[in-house]
Amino acid sequence: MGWALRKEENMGWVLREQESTGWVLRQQENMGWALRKEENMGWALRKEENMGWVLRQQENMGWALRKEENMGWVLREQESTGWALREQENMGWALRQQESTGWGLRQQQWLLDCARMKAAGIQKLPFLLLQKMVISRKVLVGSLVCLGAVAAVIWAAAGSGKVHYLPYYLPCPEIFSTKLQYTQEKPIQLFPQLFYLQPRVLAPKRRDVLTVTPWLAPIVWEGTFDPELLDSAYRPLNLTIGVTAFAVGKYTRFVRRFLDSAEQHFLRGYRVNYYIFTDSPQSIPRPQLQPGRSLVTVPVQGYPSWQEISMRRMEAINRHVAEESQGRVRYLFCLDIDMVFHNPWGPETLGDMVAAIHPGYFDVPREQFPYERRSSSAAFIPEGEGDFYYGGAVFGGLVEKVYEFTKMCHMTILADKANGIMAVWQEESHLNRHFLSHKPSKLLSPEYIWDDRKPKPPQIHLVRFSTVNKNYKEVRN
Ligand code: UD2
Repeated sequence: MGWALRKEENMGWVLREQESTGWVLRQQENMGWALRKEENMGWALRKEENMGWVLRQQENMGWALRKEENMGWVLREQESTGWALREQENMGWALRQQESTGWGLRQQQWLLDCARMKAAGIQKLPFLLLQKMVISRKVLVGSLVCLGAVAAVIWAAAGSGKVHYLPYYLPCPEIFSTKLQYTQEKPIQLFPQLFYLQPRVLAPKRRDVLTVTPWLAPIVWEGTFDPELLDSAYRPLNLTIGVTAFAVGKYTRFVRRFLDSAEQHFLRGYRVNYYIFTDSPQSIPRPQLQPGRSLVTVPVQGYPSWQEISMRRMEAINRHVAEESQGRVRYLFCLDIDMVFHNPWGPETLGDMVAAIHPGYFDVPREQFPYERRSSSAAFIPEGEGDFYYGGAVFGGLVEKVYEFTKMCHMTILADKANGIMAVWQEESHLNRHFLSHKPSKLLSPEYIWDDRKPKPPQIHLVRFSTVNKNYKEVRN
């Protein structure tokens, strides 16, 4: 059978000899050989009391098979001799040639005796002499050459039976020659267990809506993702997500509801930095935030018209990313302030560049999209073109992508300004023009940008974020 990496009851994965083999890394006292990673220790092949053998890398020492005080045997690289599995003084393990079975690693019986003598308090000098006679340096150097071949043969010989193989094999010289680039390894779990429903290729969860664009960007709808699975992927990344929202003039009144609801639903359990852009920092409320979340007010000037305030957001966000938020947050969402979170908004929304499908136009032909139709505008989209109509109230992505995006939109807005044009839906028109030629990598369904004034169609299973009903004339005045 040879060597096999297999799972033992109550022991996890172990490397052990199968019956009828010859050279052995033997099973110790009903424990077997075990390959495992030690916290703060790197890899080592060593014997642990009550634990069997483990493979580890010694700091500043390379690989060697040797006995460490209170540590058992380790495999290390010898400075002068290159790689070797060799016998160390006063040790028991050696790589040597057996008459009948070729090269191998075994424990010398006389060393077992030595250990016993030692335990009995008897001098071990005779055994040291015996050790020097038994194994020559030449043999040890030769053993290095044979190690790879022996490992391959043993591996090939390890065949049938109830043996579960990992996708790599040990002992294998290549892995011993791999130098780790860092020293502070964390313990790894080879196969972390996660329990979730099997994805069914022929039984998609949503048949009533489009869940992927023609350019293969996912469209996020309730039922298309597993929140727990996503959390298990994103939480370990320890991300900080930024949120920008503008509260200029009378829009400061929307800040409290926005923040309170965000604390309840927006990326709960993640680190979040809220950046509230305002012309009146003193009127921004400071609600109690969850640990790891912060609120920063960013002073901006007010503009006489609401259209200018809305459009200038691209410029202000772009500048803020360059000066402040870049480096502090990984992802950035840019949201309208006159909106409220009603249901969880989680890591399913994270993506390189994320756009949201406007709730007013998800079920109409593109001819009816309120794109800018004047060819003199930089936001112009001709009839017969367009994918979706995206809302200006929600966009986001990796902070560097948001930087590029806001820069482009600000430039096209300025180009229009220079020509005395304002696009029909201000920055939203420029956003739509941009996303036509720079396709977003992820789309949020209208669940993420709903308008409560609209009747809820059956496709909208839940509303996550929606507009506050407001008196436009009053708040914009
Ligand atoms: C739509 C878009 C909005 C924007 C706007 C452009 C949706 C759901 N909303 O909303 O994103 O593209 O059209 O015309 O797609 N603001 C102030 N003070 C003001 C005016 C605006 O702070 O005096 C900020 C505030 O954050 C507000 C945002 O600008 O949420 C957009 O303004 P709006 O909500 O009045 O625009 P609206 O509802 O027409």
